[in-house]
Amino acid sequence: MELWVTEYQTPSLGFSCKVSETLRVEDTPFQHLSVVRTEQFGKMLLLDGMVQTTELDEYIYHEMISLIALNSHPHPGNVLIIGGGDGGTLREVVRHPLVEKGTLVEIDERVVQASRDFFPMLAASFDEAKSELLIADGIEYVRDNKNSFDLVIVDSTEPVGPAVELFSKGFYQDVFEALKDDGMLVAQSESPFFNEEVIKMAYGGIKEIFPIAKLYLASIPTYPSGLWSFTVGSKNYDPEKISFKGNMECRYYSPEIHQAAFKLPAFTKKIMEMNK
Ligand code: AG3
Repeated sequence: MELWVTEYQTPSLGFSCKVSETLRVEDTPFQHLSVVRTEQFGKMLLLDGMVQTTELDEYIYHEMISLIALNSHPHPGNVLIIGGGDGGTLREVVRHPLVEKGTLVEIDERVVQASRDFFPMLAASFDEAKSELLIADGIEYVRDNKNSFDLVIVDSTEPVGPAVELFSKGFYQDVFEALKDDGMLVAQSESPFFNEEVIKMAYGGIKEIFPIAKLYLASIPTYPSGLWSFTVGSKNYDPEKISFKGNMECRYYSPEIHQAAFKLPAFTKKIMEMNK
């Protein structure tokens, strides 16, 4: 029997992968979680039926959500990650030479467990000396820690279920206050092709609170439309300007990509202008 997994990227578009093995299916207290082995992308983690990461293309998202800010902030010593329970973003954060500590706050312990069980290349980061893993509500954690972080990364799911509030202006204001005077925020902000409303919410909200707000893009084959956006809010440093001159081995990120990622297609610029 052939088995396929499908994410319905829109009500009328499905992204399907042939499955060779079903590794985990469970309802956690927060969401539906599954891990399957696909022929095309290797192991795949899905939450509420939406692809979160795959063995084959995870590096694109994880490098790009982390390294743009890490390399444009001159001293990103203390980094907080909200969500990102698979550990991939934490891996990129703690391998950065300027980072002293990476704290990851994930609400759903079962995501961390699934990653430990099936994605050791991501979950190994939990055991690094610079890492701290907390199973807690990131929204409350941000509220309770003022003026503490150089960089906050929001590695959330889509704005449904537990992640809805992570796209709200109130949350961005709390992040602003959790950051030091020259801190930065990066949030994944979905596909400019399919999720215009999310970009308006994320970019629009961040722009109202941070003096500098910029959107950048990366090509991620397993996410809706393959074109994905991230929004940076910065109190002081321009995220387009590279300040880190050291060398890190990467598979997608490079200084050229750092610059190119901020060059936006006209239709994406238009979405942002609708916020003015
Ligand atoms: N978090 C963002 C995933 C969003 C994907 N959306 C979708 N498939 N519709 C990824 C977590 C990786 N650490």
